Amino acid sequence: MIIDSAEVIVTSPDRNFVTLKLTTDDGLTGLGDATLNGRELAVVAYLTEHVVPLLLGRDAHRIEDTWQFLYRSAYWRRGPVTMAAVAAVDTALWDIKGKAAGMPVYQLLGGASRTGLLTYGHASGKDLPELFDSIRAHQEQGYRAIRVQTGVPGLKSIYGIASNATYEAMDGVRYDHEPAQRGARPAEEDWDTRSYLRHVPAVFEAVRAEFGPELPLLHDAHHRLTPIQAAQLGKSLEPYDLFWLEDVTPAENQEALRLVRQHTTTPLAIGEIFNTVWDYQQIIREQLIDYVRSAVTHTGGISHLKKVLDYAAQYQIKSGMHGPTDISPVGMAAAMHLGLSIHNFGIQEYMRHGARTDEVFRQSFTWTDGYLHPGDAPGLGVELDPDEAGKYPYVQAYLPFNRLHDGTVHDW
Ligand code: EZ4
Ligand code: CO
Repeated sequence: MIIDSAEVIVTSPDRNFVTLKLTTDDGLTGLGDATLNGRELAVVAYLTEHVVPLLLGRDAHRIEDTWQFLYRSAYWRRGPVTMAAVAAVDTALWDIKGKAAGMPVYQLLGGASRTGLLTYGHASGKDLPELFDSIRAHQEQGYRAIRVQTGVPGLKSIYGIASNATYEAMDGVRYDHEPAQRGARPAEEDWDTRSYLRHVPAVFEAVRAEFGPELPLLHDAHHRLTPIQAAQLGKSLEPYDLFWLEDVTPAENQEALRLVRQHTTTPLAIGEIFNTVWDYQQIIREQLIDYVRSAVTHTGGISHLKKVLDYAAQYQIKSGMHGPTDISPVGMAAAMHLGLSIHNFGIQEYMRHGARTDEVFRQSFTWTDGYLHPGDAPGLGVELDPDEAGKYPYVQAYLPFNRLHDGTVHDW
């Protein structure tokens, strides 16, 4: 089972996706997601120029050896571009191994630890009536856990607010539900931490009053707060019993979470922009978080994220894998196989892709009553239709950025 060809496929059905396709000499194919939102072509170049030539002729069975070879032989380790490329190779090799064995990948990872994966969706609204409509629309779709983001008075446009807040309105035009916008320049958004900190607890009070105490609610602070501001927010949200509060501080400084943790019992989730176990080392060992947010796509693939999650399990920390629409159906399938097999699964973010994306990537997963299952097709259970993919060439797109009222660039 020798790797015979490696192809990097860029397609932009509803948004840009980068996919690595490996083919073996006995005709088996494997897919890996290498999408890095807003920086897609950097991973394309890394794969095409530096990784593909090294893969040809390798034994496709040797997943761990290939991972270690790509990670260590580069000398320049870690970072989102490198680790997305390594992830794509790793995921594609698991797909091939599953097909060779005639088994879904989750069976190779130890078999199912549960019957399905609890998911959460993204409700949002610029004000409370719009938010309530969005929450109801998500519940009608089957979601049993819901992330809540709202507009803040005085701020024109902020992270996480869909311009079409209900599923009915979104069908077919899902692209604008995600923050990366097509165009030659990133969109500018505005930010004011004090207004945000004043407004958010009142929103959660209203949501609890309307929807009751049972519904699991999540919130994403998207790296914008200082440690003491994060502590304040965690404390002020305690009465509303959040499932988690996500990315409260910029992720680079792991120590910041110590201060936050000392002040609040609101569960913390972090890590969607982390890319190796080293980014988690201190916060897992010191039990500063409750959920690991990494995606398979951005954390070195199934092999490496499984190691992170096994480490986390020792500290009763669970998975909460990143699952926005910039994770391709291939990356989502990888998350599902991993999530189904590990013991310490927590919840899976799931936004649903648009119809065009689902035609490019043919998938065998199910989503029933708010629970995902990867299905039982051999491998990952996703195939890419080259004709459909070819209809949608790459379109430049950027994530937005923030400025404060005085013009200072702030974390987005
Ligand atoms: O901003 O995926 O929790 N989800 C998020 C996402 C991220 C985008 C960045 O590409 O924070 O919406
Ligand atoms: Co997030």
